[in-house]
Amino acid sequence: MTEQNGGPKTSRRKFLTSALIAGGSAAAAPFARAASPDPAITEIQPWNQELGFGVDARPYGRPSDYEAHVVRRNVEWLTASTESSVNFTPLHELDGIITPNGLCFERHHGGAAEIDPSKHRLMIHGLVEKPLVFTMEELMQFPRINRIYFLECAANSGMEWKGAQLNGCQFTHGMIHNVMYTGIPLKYLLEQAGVKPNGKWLLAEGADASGMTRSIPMFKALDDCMVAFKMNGEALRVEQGYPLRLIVPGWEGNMWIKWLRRLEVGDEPWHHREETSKYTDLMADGRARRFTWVMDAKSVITNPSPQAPIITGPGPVVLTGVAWSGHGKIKRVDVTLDGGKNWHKARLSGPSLSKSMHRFYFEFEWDGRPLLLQSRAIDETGYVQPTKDELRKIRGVNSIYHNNGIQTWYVNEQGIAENVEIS
Ligand SMILES: Nc1nc2c(c(=O)[nH]1)N[C@H]1C(S)=C(S)[C@@H](COP(=O)(O)O)O[C@H]1N2
Ligand SMILES: [Mo]
Repeated sequence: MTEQNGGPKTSRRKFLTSALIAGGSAAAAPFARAASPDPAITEIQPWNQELGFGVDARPYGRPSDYEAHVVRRNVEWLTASTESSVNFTPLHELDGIITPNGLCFERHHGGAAEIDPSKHRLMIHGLVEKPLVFTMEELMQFPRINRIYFLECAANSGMEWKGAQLNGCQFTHGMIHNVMYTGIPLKYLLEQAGVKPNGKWLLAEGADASGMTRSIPMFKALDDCMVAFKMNGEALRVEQGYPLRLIVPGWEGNMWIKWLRRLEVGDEPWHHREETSKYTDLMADGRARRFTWVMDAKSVITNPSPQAPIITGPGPVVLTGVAWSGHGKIKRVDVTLDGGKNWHKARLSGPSLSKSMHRFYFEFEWDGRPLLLQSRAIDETGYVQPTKDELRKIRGVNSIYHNNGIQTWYVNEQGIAENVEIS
């Protein structure tokens, strides 16, 4: 019933909005069911008769075995090796705004490095008064802050440029996670090293096999960047850059260097392969967009969606999803059930924080007729999430990166959802 591997679909259907009959009304009836004989009530269950496991059984806890399907997944045909690859956050299984550590998508260029923190150092050098090297213990002596931010890979939804491809929000939108970081404002460290007046750029380098580097303009480094060592309260996961990673709020994930070991101050950007070829957007006319750092406002409905069909039939449905913007807070999210003929204001619930995921809900009474579901995010700058066709008019279809177009799910009479595009 649900597709778990995100395999390529050769012909995703295109839908004409005019051909669709509206399938729902916006007022959800309170849920109620008449009592009837139910073995879950009338029979004594095993867990009610036997002792449970003791407090020493799971020193580091894990989810219930019944949640074993809630995992990151990769798409095998997407990349040649799993060391230089990506897996995807199961967005359709999550709620609220925080991504649990074990479910944060991973993107590595040379595998996940397992670093002994006692042998890890952070060096700051280049155009500074005083080059510095820190041990992890020394970093713990700096004042620290807590911030919740999303990280989205610039390639998120990249497979969708040419048309609806992958069947599930895990695969179309799962190159994102939203985490509370504990760390040191980068400006504290740079102030201690003393950036020279001509120090306008920062090169950040990772200690993994890919030795990944990215140039970051100094204004951003001194604004809200952090050097983080904790995520959601515990040490960074190995996959997320243990013991140290750079946090670049609102900007593309590629710049968030993991296993951070070196920061070099310079007077111009370094022309690294990653920046000059891979992480630029090729436009319709063959020209490239460079320095497209900020992730524009975007949203997706996570339920219902292809991996999360409506299984309860006609009746109350809780539609939910997430929205985010690299420019600040999300001001409003609209949803439509009929492919854009009627838009409804969704209900935001949970903390509304700048450059963090926002959770939205829209409860409706489903009459069992087909639906064309879409969400549209509006951020605090007034920017409105564009349709995919609006994006293609400007950017063509040769891009991989920065696709923040509106996603459409078609839901049929059985409640099965499919990735489609409408025109
Ligand atoms: N050192 C290092 N940092 C890295 C990478 C890498 O391969 N090596 N991948 C980058 C890319 S492209 C992204 S999208 C994010 C992914 O972060 P995550 O693995 O926590 O999801 O890390 C970035 N930082
Ligand atoms: Mo990325």
